[in-house]
Amino acid sequence: SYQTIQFGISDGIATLILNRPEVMNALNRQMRAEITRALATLSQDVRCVVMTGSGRAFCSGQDLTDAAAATDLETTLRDEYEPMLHAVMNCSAPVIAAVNGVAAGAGANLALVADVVIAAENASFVQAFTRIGLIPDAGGTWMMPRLTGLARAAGMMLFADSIPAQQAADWGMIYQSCADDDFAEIVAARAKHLAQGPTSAYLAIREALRQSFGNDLDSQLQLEARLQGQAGRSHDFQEGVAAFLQKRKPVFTGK
Ligand code: T3D
Repeated sequence: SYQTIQFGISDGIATLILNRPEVMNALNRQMRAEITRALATLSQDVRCVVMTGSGRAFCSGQDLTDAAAATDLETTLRDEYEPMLHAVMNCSAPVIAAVNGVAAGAGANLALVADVVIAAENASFVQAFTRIGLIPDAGGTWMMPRLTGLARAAGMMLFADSIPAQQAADWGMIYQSCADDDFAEIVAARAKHLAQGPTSAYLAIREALRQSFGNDLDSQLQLEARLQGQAGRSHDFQEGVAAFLQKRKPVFTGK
């Protein structure tokens, strides 16, 4: 029931493939809607999402031939980009952006709102916006200075330099860069790890990290106490401790 993405679920892992390879998986209106629809209401058995691109790119950002590019950008961002970004940011399972090739413009920033970004060595990140007279959007001006610091964020935005995956990892923009030949295997292993993990703890980590940017230390200590209180009442915590004491691997259910 999707035209611009492929979406499938297997072994608790949902795989969302941006699928317009002839335009480097550029985001048009329909693709934004389909990403939003696929991620906004996941079934409970999904415990990890992998978002990746088909062909040689991850995503080239806004489709520059799409009508939206010519109309009011403010409205497009509010009505179409924001829901898509929220669907990723607030997804009911942790999201891995598996960046297989170039991630440009909003395509780069779509990856950066995932919980974890893993990129193949041949991938690159480019805040392409100033090349066409725009400013970075899709959360880029919020995420980038937090990930890399102001100097690098400003440089990448002003010059629209293409940053190779390894440099992005060295700069703290993404978690991991890996050899192209190992990429699929590493992504699959990471996804399996998360899909078999304590899902509600992962979601609480997401919340704590996100709120940390607006909190002072005391507020953050209070938030940690509240979230840890929840985690401490979870089945997975009981199982984790029991497995430790019995010297076996825990079997987490995500609850
Ligand atoms: O609402 C709003 O509009 C505001 C929102 C803005 C958000 C944004 O994302 S603005 C930024 C938009 N994106 C860009 O400016 C990037 C444009 N693309 C590129 O700079 C390059 O294509 C890449 C760096 C991504 C890849 O370069 P390369 O040399 O590997 O490939 P290519 O030959 O340039 O692209 C291959 C094809 O994909 C080509 O079509 P063709 O010639 O084979 O028929 C190219 O036109 C097409 N393509 C690539 N990116 C886009 C695109 N078509 C439409 N929209 C694109 N963004």
